[in-house]
Amino acid sequence: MTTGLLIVLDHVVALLGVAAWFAAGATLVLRRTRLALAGLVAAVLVTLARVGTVAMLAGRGWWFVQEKVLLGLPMLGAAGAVAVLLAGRQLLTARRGRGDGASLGGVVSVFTAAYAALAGLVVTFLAGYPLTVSTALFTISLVCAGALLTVRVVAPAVENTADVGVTRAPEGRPISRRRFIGWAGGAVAVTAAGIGTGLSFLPAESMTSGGGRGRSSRAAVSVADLRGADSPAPGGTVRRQVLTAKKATVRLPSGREIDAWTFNGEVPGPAITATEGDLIEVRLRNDDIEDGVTLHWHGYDVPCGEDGVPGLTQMAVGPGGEFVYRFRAEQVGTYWYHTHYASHVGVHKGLYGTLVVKPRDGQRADEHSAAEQVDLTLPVHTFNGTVVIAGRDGRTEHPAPPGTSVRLRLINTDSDPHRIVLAGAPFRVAAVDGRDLNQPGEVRDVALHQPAGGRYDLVFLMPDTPVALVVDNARDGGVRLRPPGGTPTETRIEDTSDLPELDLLRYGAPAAVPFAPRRADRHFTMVLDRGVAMVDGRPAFAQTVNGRGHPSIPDQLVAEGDVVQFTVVNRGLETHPWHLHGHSVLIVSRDGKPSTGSPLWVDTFDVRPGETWMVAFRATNPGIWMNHCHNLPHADQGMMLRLQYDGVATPYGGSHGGSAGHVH
Ligand SMILES: [Cu+2]
Repeated sequence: MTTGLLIVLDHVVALLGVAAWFAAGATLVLRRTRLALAGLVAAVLVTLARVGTVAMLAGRGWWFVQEKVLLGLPMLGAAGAVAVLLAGRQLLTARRGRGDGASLGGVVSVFTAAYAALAGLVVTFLAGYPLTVSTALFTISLVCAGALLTVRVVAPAVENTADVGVTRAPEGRPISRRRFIGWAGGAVAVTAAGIGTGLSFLPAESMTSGGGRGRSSRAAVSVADLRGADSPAPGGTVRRQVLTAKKATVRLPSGREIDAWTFNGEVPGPAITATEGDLIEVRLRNDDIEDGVTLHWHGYDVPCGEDGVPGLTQMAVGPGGEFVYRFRAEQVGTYWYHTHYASHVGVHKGLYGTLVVKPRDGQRADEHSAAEQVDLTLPVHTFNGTVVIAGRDGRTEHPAPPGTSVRLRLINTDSDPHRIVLAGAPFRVAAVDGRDLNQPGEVRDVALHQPAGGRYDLVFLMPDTPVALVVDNARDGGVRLRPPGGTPTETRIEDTSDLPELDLLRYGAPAAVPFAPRRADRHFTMVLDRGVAMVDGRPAFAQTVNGRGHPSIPDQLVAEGDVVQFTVVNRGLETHPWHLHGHSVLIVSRDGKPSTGSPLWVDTFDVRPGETWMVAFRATNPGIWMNHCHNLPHADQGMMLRLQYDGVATPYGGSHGGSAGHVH
């Protein structure tokens, strides 16, 4: 069973447990002795099953169970044991015809077990990992308070009837004992809540060094000074482009109109192309996007000052403003650019475009993309449910004579993953996220899972029959390549939803990598989940990293030259495409199983529910870099932090301006 399914199963069993304990309590109050006994037995059995699911989950990683093992189960175990002792005994006696099984102690202890079960589940959903002492104390306090309240509410009902006699104490005693329990319980509840509140106000650490050296007193370099080269490499040229952000109504080929935010009135924005060694110079202007815009070069390891993060590497460009980006095209491959200001809105509305860099020297060019006779750049974007590929909705057709070599550069510019199928020809995945794979083998009848922000270059030889690119099994849409003279009706696409998914961790051949990824100088763990946390100064049901939301997640400190490992764990039920700016990372393992195919260098990797990924990189690009989920609404809801090089500072405020009104 996958860990994701196990997480769901554990939630279901936990919920059943809550229901069973409450049912046992309710039937007990109603004096339905047989039902109450059945409810109690069910509650105990489900609780034991829960111990089983938690134990199985623990086998997948401590992150998945910490709060259950340290708080939820002990609390439930203690309350449940008392409930069995008090209520269970009485119910058995009642079955033998003496009394109705309902005593104050029995009822209260069963309800307390129900509260404990519920509280454990609530802690899992609202707080998660890591469990703090403050959360634990709050929870215990609430369960105590619930028990006391139950005494008040239930006592009259239980004691007004004549035949509660089996456990009834002599006249006078229940009152004073109850009063004592009330005082003691109240004291525990109030003390725990008080300490919990106090602890929650302790200042949180603002930086974590991942086991490496702490911050040095080295004089700070400003990110404003970490800018790109201002001339091309020998033999290169300058590629100039002006991108003006503005609102526009864009008419798609189908006739459908979308109210978009555009660069130069186009969606996607103008395609930027260059040859290795060229200087890319892009002048960003803003006509009428009130919140402001920037340009982020997704997957392109530009110097930090060109990275386009408002409030961190520059200020956002407001209406009438401008910013010039300059950097050398040193990486070959398929990339894209997009605004990084309130990007969950801006990118979605259309502020994105493609960046493709082709190799320069002849020999490499021969074996690389320059050799392809058909070379299509295909950004996939969804506008209000309409899939738009390279600016066209519906189905697009391209002629391709048989024998032509074809390269399709697929770019996922959405916030959700896409499922890509190439039907009609065997193909190779030549590159992932712009980086060539080593000896990628030919595959067919497989589906590719493409993370948000990710790129796949598919190459193949055109057969003498049509080839179809199918996105998310939408067989009427997508892209068709057709030998000249072929008719559109020739392309019959089968249902692709059953095709197995190509596992890129086992694709291609191993090769040497420039550092030992398992011998790291620093190691950071990021546990992704949902929970209640502060986001931009406001409490929210956030997308969290280690239980916190932006900007309260501690910065990760690295020093230039360090080998850095990330362990990224997804405890939640949503997929998180993890994206580090300024570096590509090498996939080391997924769920503990090492990557055995071609070295896989990516800038975005999908951590699906229950998955644990380990990646590594060498810190060779000084700066302060965003490290975030590329499901952009998730990032906006808190799931972003910063990776900071020792000795680098920012003059722009320091906190990524994501929410409207943050930076102008
Ligand atoms: Cu996410």
